[in-house]
Amino acid sequence: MNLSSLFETHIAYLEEGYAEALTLARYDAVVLHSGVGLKQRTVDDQYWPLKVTPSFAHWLPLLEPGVLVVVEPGKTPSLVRPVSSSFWEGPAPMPGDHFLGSFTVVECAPAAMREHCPSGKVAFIGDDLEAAVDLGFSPEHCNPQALMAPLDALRTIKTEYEVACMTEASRIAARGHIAVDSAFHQGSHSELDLHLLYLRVTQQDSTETPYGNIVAQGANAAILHHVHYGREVDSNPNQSLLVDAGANYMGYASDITRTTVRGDGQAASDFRALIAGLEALQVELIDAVKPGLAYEALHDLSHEKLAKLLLESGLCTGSVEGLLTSGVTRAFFPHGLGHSLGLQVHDVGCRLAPPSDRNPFLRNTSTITTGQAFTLEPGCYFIDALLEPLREGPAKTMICWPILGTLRPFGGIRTEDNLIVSRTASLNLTRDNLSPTN
Ligand SMILES: [Mn+2]
Repeated sequence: MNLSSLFETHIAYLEEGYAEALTLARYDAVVLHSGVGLKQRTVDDQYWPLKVTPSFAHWLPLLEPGVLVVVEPGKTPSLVRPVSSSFWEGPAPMPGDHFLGSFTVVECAPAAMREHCPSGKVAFIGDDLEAAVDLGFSPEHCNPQALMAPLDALRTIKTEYEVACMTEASRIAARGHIAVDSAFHQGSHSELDLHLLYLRVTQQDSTETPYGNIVAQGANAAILHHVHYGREVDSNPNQSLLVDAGANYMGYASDITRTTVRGDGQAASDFRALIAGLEALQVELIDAVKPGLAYEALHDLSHEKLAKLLLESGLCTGSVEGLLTSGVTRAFFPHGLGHSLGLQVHDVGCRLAPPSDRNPFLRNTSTITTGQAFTLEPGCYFIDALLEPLREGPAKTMICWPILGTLRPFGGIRTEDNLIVSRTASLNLTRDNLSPTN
């Protein structure tokens, strides 16, 4: 993929956006620090892998600690790299060379980095506040909210370069999902085996994935963040699998979930029909995405559609209205419909206002805008902690408990795609790549 020309336009977007944000926040310049590997515990000498400061990663995909990007409107941005003399650590491999030409590159001794920070009123952005002190920054100029807010807003609109990176991140993840799906249907595996297969096929170490893979067989799919992978081979002929796993490309994330089931038993067949129903529901929601619509309205629409599906499947009885007002749909689908996506898997800038009380976990309350990237991930789970209490209240007669009992061993369903909003229709980064012929 030739990223060079796309990157030049991306940098031009950042230069313009940063100049406006700096003016708004009354700063002359900003120093972006790449970050540092944090110590895991105070009592030993193990460090977490470096997680690069997202605002730094907005400018380039370099994976090195202690590097600065200096942004001063009107000047070429500079990249200040400390020369390391460590014989314990090797440098991280360069993720490409498409970005270096856009910077004035300076290499210097760590002690000389301060000389490359501009004068005037300058902000520091980064997690390493010790480095900020060493560079001469006072705490009130570290990550100032007046600057962070417009810079976060800048990240909600993706440039063509970012769309290309996110598309590639989806392609890589799709390869892993296809391989795991195929292995699950052809043989018996433990959850750990399937997780490791995903990492091998996508060529990622577990520290490089944008988030911890969720690989859940059977009832474990009802644990929304199931990451304690079972070690036992699961040879149940009627079994479900939920995989929520992404990939990283040039710092950009994909976040994809698929649920599948094997076996011809009645319950497996019923669960398969429910997967198809949820998938159709998700596609309808994707078709409803359009600029100007509140994302939360889409979330509320997903509950209406889920109520219909629960009635059609025989899992519930009564009316759509009854299932909504009694909280039944929220017991089956407790999480938010989706979140913004980009340099972080739960990206910034789309939850500036809190959601309504009925949607406490919704991470996107923005008005849908051209250029936004977000996930759309409806679910339907059989979670005892949420459903059992309904046996005692007015919703008791709305749930068909024997059918729920036969489906409970399959845990639940989630279908998650990554979307970019364009003027005409949303661009689905996930579905085309998940076709086995791709
Ligand atoms: Mn997600």
